[in-house]
Amino acid sequence: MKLVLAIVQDKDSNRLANEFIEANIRATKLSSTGGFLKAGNSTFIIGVEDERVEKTLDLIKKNCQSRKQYVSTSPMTLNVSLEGQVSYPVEVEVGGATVFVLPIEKFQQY
Ligand code: 2BA
Ligand code: 2BA
Repeated sequence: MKLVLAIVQDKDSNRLANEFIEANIRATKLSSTGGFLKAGNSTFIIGVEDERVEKTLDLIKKNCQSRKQYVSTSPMTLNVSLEGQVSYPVEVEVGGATVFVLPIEKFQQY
């Protein structure tokens, strides 16, 4: 069994959750916050049998699209030595999903 951790954009999370139900893949959705944009995203925890990991990854890939977002940032953040702290928008490509697959030592439901 594997633990799939998938960080996805909020916009894709409902559709993905519904696809998991349809495919009979059990999942838990957490509300999370991206460290860089400090905006909300969703983290799925999915405990799944080894033989269904690929199906799980396929669904994530199919339902999560990358988008451009703008972040208001200051020169300090960008490591540029400019005077003052003027913020200006910088385009950032937010990926469809960031996924980790981990081994599960034990799976227990009480
Ligand atoms: P939920 O996904 O909201 O599921 C609540 C209960 O509904 C489940 O209880 C189960 O009895 C039933 N259920 C869920 N999916 C089903 C399906 N496809 N077909 C028929 N019945 C289904 P529990 O199994 O005790 O799970 C309680 C909560 O623990 C789940 O809430 C979910 O958040 C989490 N969870 C359970 N198994 C998981 C797994 N393999 N990976 C990640 N999270 C899991
Ligand atoms: P955020 O940390 O809010 O990052 C959003 C997007 O901003 C990232 O998209 C990336 O394109 C950009 N970005 C992040 N850190 C940056 C930096 N130091 N400099 C310049 N640009 C930066 P994604 O890479 O697709 O990541 C989307 C979200 O997935 C992230 O939201 C974070 O919540 C999570 N994530 C990505 N990589 C992770 C990792 N290695 N560990 C844990 N979470 C991760």
